[in-house]
Amino acid sequence: MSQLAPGRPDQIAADLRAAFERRYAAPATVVGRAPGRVNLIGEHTDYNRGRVLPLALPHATYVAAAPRTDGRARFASLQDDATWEGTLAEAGPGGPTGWAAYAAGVLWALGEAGIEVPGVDVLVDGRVPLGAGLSSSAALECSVAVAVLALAGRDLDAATRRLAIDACIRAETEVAGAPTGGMDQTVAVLGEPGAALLVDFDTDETRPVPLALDGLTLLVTDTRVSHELTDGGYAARRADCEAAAAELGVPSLRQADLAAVERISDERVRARARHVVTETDRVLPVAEALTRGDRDAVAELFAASHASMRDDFEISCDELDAAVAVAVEAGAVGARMTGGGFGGSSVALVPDERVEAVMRAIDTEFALRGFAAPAHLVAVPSAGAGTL
Ligand code: GAF
Repeated sequence: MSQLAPGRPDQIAADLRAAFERRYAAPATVVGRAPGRVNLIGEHTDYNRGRVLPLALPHATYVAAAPRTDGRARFASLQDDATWEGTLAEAGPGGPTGWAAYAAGVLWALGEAGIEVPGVDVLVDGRVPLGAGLSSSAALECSVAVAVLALAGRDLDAATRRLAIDACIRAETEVAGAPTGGMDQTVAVLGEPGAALLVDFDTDETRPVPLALDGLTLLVTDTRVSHELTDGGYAARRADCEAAAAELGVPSLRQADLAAVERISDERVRARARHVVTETDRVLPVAEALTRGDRDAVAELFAASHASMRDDFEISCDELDAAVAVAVEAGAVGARMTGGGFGGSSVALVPDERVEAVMRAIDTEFALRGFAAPAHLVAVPSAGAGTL
């Protein structure tokens, strides 16, 4: 049974500073850190101006950075041999590709927002599992953002955090080309220990929701079915949602009601819209149930959410369905797939004493069905981005 530990931030930062100095022959000035996330409810609702309820993981991406004076930037990673080097102007759309688009793209987006740096060297250590639907991309963007903002002399006050979120969203959508909705960057910057973050994308209001997790563990299972948000499935879902809103004559599906959705002419578009409307309606009840520790309500709402993603939004897969079903059979209170879908992770609310049994049952089922061995991690609600 493999369980992924987040590592100790101070140790990771010290090791990264040493690696930075070996690579660039000069000390790092700052280490930025930003977490991955797991979403508890509200999937594919962010770009429909709906609600979401993610939390920041203890698993994070770290970047060591130092300023340069020649207008150039260099990016390297401990996880990937690919590097990127160029001028700040070259870091924008059409410039960096691969992982560097998410990292260097933030420099360009910060520049567009008026944050100028005279150049920078960056070394990345990503501790959020890649392709697991746990938002390693936003963790990378936001860790670069907080490091660069520190180099620019900016305190991470509320206005600067908002600026960082917006810049990271621009890097992801305009430089990396992933048409995502903003949930991941928002929680990577605004996450709080002990709480999930309720975000309303209609009003842009955010509110921490303290979780009553006494005796309960949030267990995340990475199915090892790797997902990519740039590969077309995500964009196709988004296009269906826009088609639904257009047919209904509303600016977004947030303004749609279920009775009208059921009259949409195309069966697929109707099902997509049904998921979005019912999923947004589940967010506040889940927030309330997790605040009061109401296990029955969580069980029912998680089950309805998973079924909606499997049947109406069609973003689940055999491995996710198995992880969810087996978790519940083995004693989880409730379980659902989480994140963008097409692979990635499930999240289960599990009584502490059943955690080992749930992990073992999922591992056994995956082995029996010839699936890749899954990886588990415990989602302790943690702090958003900052510097070390
Ligand atoms: C991905 C996207 F990046 C988010 O914006 C969100 O749409 C999520 O999938 C699905 O809820 O993580």
